[in-house]
Amino acid sequence: MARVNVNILGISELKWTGGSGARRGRWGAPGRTRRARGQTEPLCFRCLEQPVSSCHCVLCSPLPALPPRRSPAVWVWSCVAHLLLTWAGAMAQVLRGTVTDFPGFDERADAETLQKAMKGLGTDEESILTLLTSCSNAQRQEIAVALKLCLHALKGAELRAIKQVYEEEYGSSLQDDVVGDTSGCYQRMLVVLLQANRDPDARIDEAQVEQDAQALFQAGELKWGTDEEKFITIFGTRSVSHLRRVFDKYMTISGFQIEETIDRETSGNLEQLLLAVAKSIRSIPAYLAETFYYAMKGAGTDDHTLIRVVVSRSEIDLYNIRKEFRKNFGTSLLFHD
Ligand SMILES: [Ca+2]
Repeated sequence: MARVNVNILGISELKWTGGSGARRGRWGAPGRTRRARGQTEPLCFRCLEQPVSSCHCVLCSPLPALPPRRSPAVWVWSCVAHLLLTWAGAMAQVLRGTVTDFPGFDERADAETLQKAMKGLGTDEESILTLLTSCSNAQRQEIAVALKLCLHALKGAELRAIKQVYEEEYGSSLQDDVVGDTSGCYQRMLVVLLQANRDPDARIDEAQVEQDAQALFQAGELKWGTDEEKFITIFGTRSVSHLRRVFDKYMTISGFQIEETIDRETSGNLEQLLLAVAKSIRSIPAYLAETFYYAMKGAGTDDHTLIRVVVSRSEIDLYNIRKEFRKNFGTSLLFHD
C-alpha cells in the first residue's frame, strides 16, 4: 500500500538542470526526493497526485531563468521570491492538514518497524522517514507509546532470561537465593526489583506524579523516622519516565534532591540500593560513569566491577558512558588510571 509522501524540505533539493552556462541553465524541480514505495517520480508537494514534471502549480514550476542583459541581482531576487512562494505553498498544505490519519493504522506494527529500523549502530533512515511522514501527529504519539511498551517488554524478557539462566546454572532460584542472603527492607526492595513489576512507560499522569512526590515527602522528611515501604513501592514499581517527573516534582515541593533525602532518611544497604535506583532512573550512562569512577578511585582498582560494566555495556551504551564520564569527572575514561 503506497503511503503519502510529504517532503516539506524538498525545496532544499532543487538541483541544477540544463546547460553549463548560467544563462542557459535553470534551477529545476527537485531531482531526487524521498519517494513513496513503487513511485518512480516525485509527486507534487501540493496535490500529492501529479508527478512534478507534469504539474503546473507554483511549487513544481522551475525557477526563473536569468534574463539576458539584466543584473544577476534581479535573478537572485526572483529566485528568492519563488522560494518564498514555494515555502508558503508547502506551509499552507501543512496547515490544511494534508497529512491525515493513515487508514488501517496499526501503532504496534509501526512501532516494531521503527524499533527494527533503529536497532544496532546504523539507522534505516528511509523506513523511519517513510513511516513518520505518512502518520498524523496523533498517530505519532500513539507510536511513541507503543514503542515504549515494546522496549519495556524487552527489558522484562531480559530479566526473565537472567533468572532462567541462573536457575539452570546454579540449580536454585535467584529470588530464593537473594531472600536467603538478605533481610529487612533491603531484601524487600531487591525482591520488588527482581519481580520486574515496573509500570510500562505510558503517558504520564501528572496527578499521580504529584501524589507520589507528596507521599515521598511525607514518608521521609516530614516523618519522625522513615516509612521505607513507601520508598520501596514507588521506586520499585513506577515507570522510569514517571519517576523522573516525580523527582523533579519532589525538588519543587521539598527543596531537596531525592538523593539527599535518601541519604538522610535511610542507611546501609537499603540506602545504597535506593541511590543506585534513583541515579539509574535519572540516567543509566551517568550512573555507570560514576560506578567506573569509584571503581578506579584511590589506591587499587575494583577490577570485578570494571570488567562487569565494560563487558555488559560494550555493545549497548559504552560510548555514552564515556561521554558522561568526561562531562562529570573532567577526564577521559580511556586515559584514566
Ligand atoms: Ca524522617
